[in-house]
Amino acid sequence: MKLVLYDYYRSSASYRVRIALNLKGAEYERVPVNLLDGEQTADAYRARNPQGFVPMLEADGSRLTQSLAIISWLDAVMPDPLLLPADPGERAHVLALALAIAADIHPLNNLRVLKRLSGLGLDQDVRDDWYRHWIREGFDALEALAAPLAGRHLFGDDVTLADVCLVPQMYNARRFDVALDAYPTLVGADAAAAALPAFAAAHPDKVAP
Ligand SMILES: N[C@@H](CCC(=O)N[C@@H](CS)C(=O)NCC(=O)O)C(=O)O
Repeated sequence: MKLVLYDYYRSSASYRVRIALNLKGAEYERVPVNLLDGEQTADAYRARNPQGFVPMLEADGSRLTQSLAIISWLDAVMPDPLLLPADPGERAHVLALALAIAADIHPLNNLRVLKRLSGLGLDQDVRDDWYRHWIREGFDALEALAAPLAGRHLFGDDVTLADVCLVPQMYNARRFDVALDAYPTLVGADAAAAALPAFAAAHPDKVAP
């Protein structure tokens, strides 16, 4: 199967998909879309993905959008390793952890939101405060949600979708100097996952801008 990933090196939603592809040992071609140059808003790209977001995965010509939908598809077609557990209760917990990041933290700090804040006249300090606020609030809840069932990884001892979402969000947190002392479970799970080759190879510093 030919896989082509449209992504941006610092996009955390793209980083999730790179990790998942690597964990599954999938071969793929990367097509960088430069978000800072606005390439995601170009007609040619919007014709492929009307939302104007990365990531987008082309699989034998089909276009898949939304990082969690792409990873769910990868789980279905390349089930080794499964990133969403088969057990319904475990699966719901892992999805809840993943969505606490992907649905409740990340969208508030997306580039288009930061640009809108800038357009409303808010200066860099205020925008940085906004960015850190939503990470801190989200991480406070995520730490409490994850801690009781965490093991080596964010849920138990196997890598799941929760780790795939956590590592890019921790990267963002560090870029914006968010203090992480209050989140021992998140810090521990991030370190364990980041040390794995599939995660390391997906890191923004390891892929071309
Ligand atoms: N819910 C989407 C979010 C995708 C998303 O927000 N992508 C960002 C980069 S991380 C983007 O393309 N932003 C472009 C923009 O804000 O203009 C997903 O999980 O794939």
